[in-house]
Amino acid sequence: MSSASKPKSTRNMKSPKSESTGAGTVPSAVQHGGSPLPHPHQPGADPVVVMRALIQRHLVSTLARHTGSATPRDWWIATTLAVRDTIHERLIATQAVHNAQNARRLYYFSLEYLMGRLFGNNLLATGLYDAAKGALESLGQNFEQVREAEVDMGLGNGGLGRLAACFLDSLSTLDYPTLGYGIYYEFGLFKQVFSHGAQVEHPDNWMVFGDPWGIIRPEYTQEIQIYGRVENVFDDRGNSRPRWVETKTILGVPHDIPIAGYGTKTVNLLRLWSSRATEDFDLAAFNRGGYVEAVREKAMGETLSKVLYPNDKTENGKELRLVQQYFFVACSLRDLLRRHFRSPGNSWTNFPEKVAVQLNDTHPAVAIAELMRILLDEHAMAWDPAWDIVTRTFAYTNHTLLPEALEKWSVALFEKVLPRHLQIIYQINDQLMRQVEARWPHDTGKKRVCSLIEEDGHKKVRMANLAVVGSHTVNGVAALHTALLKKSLFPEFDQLYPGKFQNKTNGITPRRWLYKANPRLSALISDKIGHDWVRDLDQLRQLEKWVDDPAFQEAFMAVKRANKADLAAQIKIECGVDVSPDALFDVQIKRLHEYKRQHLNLLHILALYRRLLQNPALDIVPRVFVFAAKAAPGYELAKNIIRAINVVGARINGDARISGKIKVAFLPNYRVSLAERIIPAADLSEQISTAGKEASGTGNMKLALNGALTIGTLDGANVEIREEVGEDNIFIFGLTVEEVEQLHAHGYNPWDIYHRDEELRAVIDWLGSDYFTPGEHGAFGPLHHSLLQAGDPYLVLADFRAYSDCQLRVDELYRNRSAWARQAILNSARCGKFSSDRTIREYANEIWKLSPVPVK
Ligand code: 26Q
Repeated sequence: MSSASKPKSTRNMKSPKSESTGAGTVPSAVQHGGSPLPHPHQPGADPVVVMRALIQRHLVSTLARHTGSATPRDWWIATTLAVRDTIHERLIATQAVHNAQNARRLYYFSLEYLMGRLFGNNLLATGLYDAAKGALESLGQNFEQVREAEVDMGLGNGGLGRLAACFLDSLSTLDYPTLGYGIYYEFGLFKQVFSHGAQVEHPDNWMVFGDPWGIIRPEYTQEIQIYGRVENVFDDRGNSRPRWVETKTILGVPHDIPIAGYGTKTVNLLRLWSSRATEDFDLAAFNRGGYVEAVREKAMGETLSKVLYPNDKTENGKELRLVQQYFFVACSLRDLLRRHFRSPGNSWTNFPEKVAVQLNDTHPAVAIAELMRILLDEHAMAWDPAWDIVTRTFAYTNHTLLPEALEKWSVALFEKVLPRHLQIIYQINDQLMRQVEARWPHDTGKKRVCSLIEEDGHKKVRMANLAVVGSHTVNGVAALHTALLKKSLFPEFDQLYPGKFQNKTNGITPRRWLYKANPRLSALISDKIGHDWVRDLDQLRQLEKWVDDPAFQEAFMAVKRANKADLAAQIKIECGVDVSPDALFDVQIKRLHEYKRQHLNLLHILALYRRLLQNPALDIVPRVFVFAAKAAPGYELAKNIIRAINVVGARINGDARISGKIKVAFLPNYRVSLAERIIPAADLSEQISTAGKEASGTGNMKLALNGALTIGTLDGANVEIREEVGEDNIFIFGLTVEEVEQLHAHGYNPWDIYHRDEELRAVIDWLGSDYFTPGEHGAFGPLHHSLLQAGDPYLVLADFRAYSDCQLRVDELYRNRSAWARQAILNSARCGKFSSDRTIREYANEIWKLSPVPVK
């Protein structure tokens, strides 16, 4: 060991470790014979030298690795543990301040958190990035390679899960006392590979090598009940009291992930539950049904938190999913109550003043019934005061209008899993029906639509209606979406509860989506306007001063080109496709869904290809069509579209006749870390959902912030992006929500358009033939069928010509480098509104009534 690798002085340094930190999944470092650990923020110390010592110590003492044989993963874990030391210190300080002030807190309830990698962000948040990089490099390690060793924490499907992760970043950065609750899924969203162009899923065993961020907290294990039946017993005053009996017991063990704010000392917690079976649970089953039954029940207790459901639209009727939701909600509420009541002055009276719970969609909405049950059955509270507490505690965010995506559980299943909760839901419904009767006397129609129970056919519990009546505030996630929520989905509730519905337009964290993901653009921006934009994204407006400055335009385009060269290299590795960084990079990255219309994009690619084949001299701007998307494993049509894009893409990429003018690259396994590579390299952002279907979108914001121009419909947050960047700096096309409604009302027939539009007809027929899958007829039958026979429910044919014409305008603008640069810069400069810091301040001020609590 060279003398430089030793910290200059460790003698006067305070240990950053605290005994209450708890044991990590990867064991925490132990103290070495009384020698205190060095501290990278110690005044006068060289942070690189101190970091190096910390990393080496963790490598040896925690991981038992020899420096010579350590792999990048070992270095990643050791460095993570070194940064974690500082984060844990701040965590303890933060919790102490919050507890001392008995601060009002936000509890965010979400079944999904799409965190991605935490290493880079936490290094930036703690100011230890350069120190860690320098330390690793001085140890002969490649910093990039070490970062790449971190597996994404992919505990979410898409937008909703990533929104939760961005919100946590903003909540800590803005010093709001917060606790995020969720599930510590052993398997996150599946890994996607392609086999002959088709999606194949593999399990995402993300924690096999340990999770150095997770701190297991066995001391806060919760015990919850499920299944069983309800018995009526009579108390000493002759009142009937329901008792939930013969339940099964499941244990929830919390794992805490620290969430460090940027440029502040606040570190909040993300508390994720993993399930365990209990011993007596095991025994009881053993006594009832014998050995096999016992083992099966034990397996159930341990299966609960195994896997994230890979659907981003409701998968109806899956018992395990309902059990997961309840497990999560019951553990979280108990933990939250424990925390509330441990402060001496606290009681039920001040509960709603200290606790705000945000429900991320209806997935945790059973919390409303669970808190009622706790108040009624465990605390013997009367209905009215209990309902008052509940409705002052919860708020609900709606993320979809699609009727098929609204969560509904069959009453029979609900009764089996949560019999007491079903009774409570019926009781809530009785009260609701009385309100509806008072407001609209003798109107059965109004009762039918408002009811928590859907009565036609098979009876179902409507979770969205439960969430609306049990919450003080309901919010949509973009202005258009909120307007439609009030007008189309819940008009009766909007009249019944005036003011309950609010808009909170989504946002994204600038720390991850610009500062970390796009270091080149960040450096260029900071060079011009300083560094404050990282915490105050509106500052980007200052860039407008240089929009017409040729030198700045060139610098901006040079950054984009360098990012594209990086992505081109990645595309070569992952897809085996050669693409030029001088081509226009046209990007559509998001879950695969019919309503998102990746097939509209595909039809346009086919049209371009056909034009080139018919006229090889056709002068078009060379383009690379970049896709990344996962389809729900059971969603056949979505998988068919993936295969179609891959197969058509392969044919185009290998066709020498078109001289490489268009290329198609479908990058496998879309995930947060891949998004971070693609977004900085995008020229054009495809946001082409059928108007009225995409609640908000957040990828649209990330791409615009990084200087991509949007081609999109007037849907979700695209409407607000247009307002911000200006209508001259965005490519809007297609039917509006009103026009979509009109078209459906007057009877839409895709065949009319098919017969009218020769080019469109040709490409659809082409796709329907076996041209792209020689010998395999009907390979794209599901897609072809949906566009024509099934009536084209998402109006792909209706919007095709407008889209295709709009793409001609894109082509034209890209030929004028300066004009394109100008618009791209304006997109970056005018996206300040879409910082999740703005969104979180709005939630805090208008829904949670929450104040920042700075940590000194
Ligand atoms: C529910 C029950 C059973 C199984 C799965 C589900 C389930 C899981 C995830 C239903 C929906 C989701 C995710 C929805 C989602 O991501 N919605 C997106 O939320 C974003 C953030 O607000 C918006 O920007 C997108 O427009 C919206 O589609």
